[in-house]
This record gives sequence, structure tokens and C-alpha cells, in this order.
Amino acid sequence: MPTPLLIIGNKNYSSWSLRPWILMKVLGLAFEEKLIPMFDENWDAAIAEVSPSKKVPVLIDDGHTVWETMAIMEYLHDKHPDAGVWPADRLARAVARSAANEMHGGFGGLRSAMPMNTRKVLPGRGRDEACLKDIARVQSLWNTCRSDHGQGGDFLFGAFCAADAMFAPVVSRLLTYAVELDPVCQTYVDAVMTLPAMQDWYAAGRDEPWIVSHDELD
Ligand SMILES: N[C@@H](CCC(=O)N[C@@H](CS)C(=O)NCC(=O)O)C(=O)O
Repeated sequence: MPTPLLIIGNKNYSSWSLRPWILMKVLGLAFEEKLIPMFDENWDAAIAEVSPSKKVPVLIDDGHTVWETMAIMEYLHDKHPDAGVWPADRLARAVARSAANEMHGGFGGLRSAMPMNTRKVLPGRGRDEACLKDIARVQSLWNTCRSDHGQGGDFLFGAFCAADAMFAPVVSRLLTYAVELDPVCQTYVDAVMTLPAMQDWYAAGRDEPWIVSHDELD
């Protein structure tokens, strides 16, 4: 069977691309990647060729196309049920899916006020009321996950899983915009940033030549 292909956008900016990428890297699921530079003159044609929604990420496995981040994660779980995409415990898994889906459908204030930009440090930027409300909710959620389910490791449910992958771009944003965090959340941010896969993503983002001006607050 051919190696799955994950199609992603720019590592500096594409928060949705980071999510399945870091999940597959940390869990050791083999894949190849293809990066389509976002919003340059070739974007419209290139993305239309591979993505039904004209968005990244897209996973192509054995000729089949899976799009939408949560669908990709559930596909990986179906294909590799013992890989740890979700926690093994049924109730922990339900909470992990709740957290991941809350991230997928929510936190619009945070996402629009603090675009992911791995290259930058912009202390104090992006703090509007909706964003601060979202950051408070993120911290409360992370504290609950860590205290109720995090005993087996450094991540939300102990071992790194899809819920952590969903929040990896939030970790990045909190660092970029130098948001002050409570100690539990700061420790969690440090754990995510220490992952070799996260470091690799950052190093690749640093070397990219492209600028997406609407994601640049300065
Ligand atoms: N709901 C989608 C969101 C994907 C998404 O918005 N990706 C952005 C890049 S981070 C994109 O492809 N944007 C292109 C566009 O909106 O034209 C998912 O879960 O995968």
C-alpha cells in the first residue's frame, strides 16, 4: 500500500495543516507531505486539483481523499485503532473528542485576533475582548483535562493525542503574542513546544520565503 500523502499549507501560517501533521509525526504514523504555498498566483489552481473544499489539510491514502481536519483524525483512528489518536479510556476519549471539536468549531475570537505566525514574537498584540474570553476558556479547559485525565504524561490526556494536536496552533499563538498563562497551562505549552516534531515544524516555517500579509499583524 502506498504511503499516505498529507497536503498542507505554509508551516509559518497554516494552523489547520499543523494539526494532522503533528499528530502523525508524534504517533509515528508514516506519511509523505506536499506543501502548497498559500494564496500565491498558483494557489487557486493547485488547491482545486487536490482538495474538494479548496482548503488544506487533505490526506490522500491509497487513492482516497479525506479532507477536514477532524475527519482526517477520525480516519487515522479507524485505520490505526491502537496508535493512540484518542485516549484508550472511553470516557477520557469522549472528553478528548469534546475538546477537539470545541477547538474545531470555536475560539473564533482567538483565531481571528491572533493568527498563527511561528516566526514572530508580538507581545501585547491581538488582545481584544473576544480573544481574551477565548483564552480564559482555553486555560480553563486545559486545566480540567490535565487534572482529570493528564496523570499519565505531560499532555491533556497524559500521552499526546488528537486533542493536543488540535490545540498545537493555540500553543503557538499564545507564545507569539506572549500571553501570560497560569502555571498549569505554561507547563503544558512548554511540553508541546519541546516536542521534536513541533521544533521541526518551526524550523521549516522559519525557512519559508512566503509572506501572507493578512496574517501579519505588524
Ligand atoms: N474546517 C477546515 C479548515 C481548513 C482551513 O481553513 N484551512 C486554511 C489554511 S489554515 C485554508 O486552506 N484556507 C484557504 C482558503 O480559505 O481559501 C478543516 O478543519 O480542515
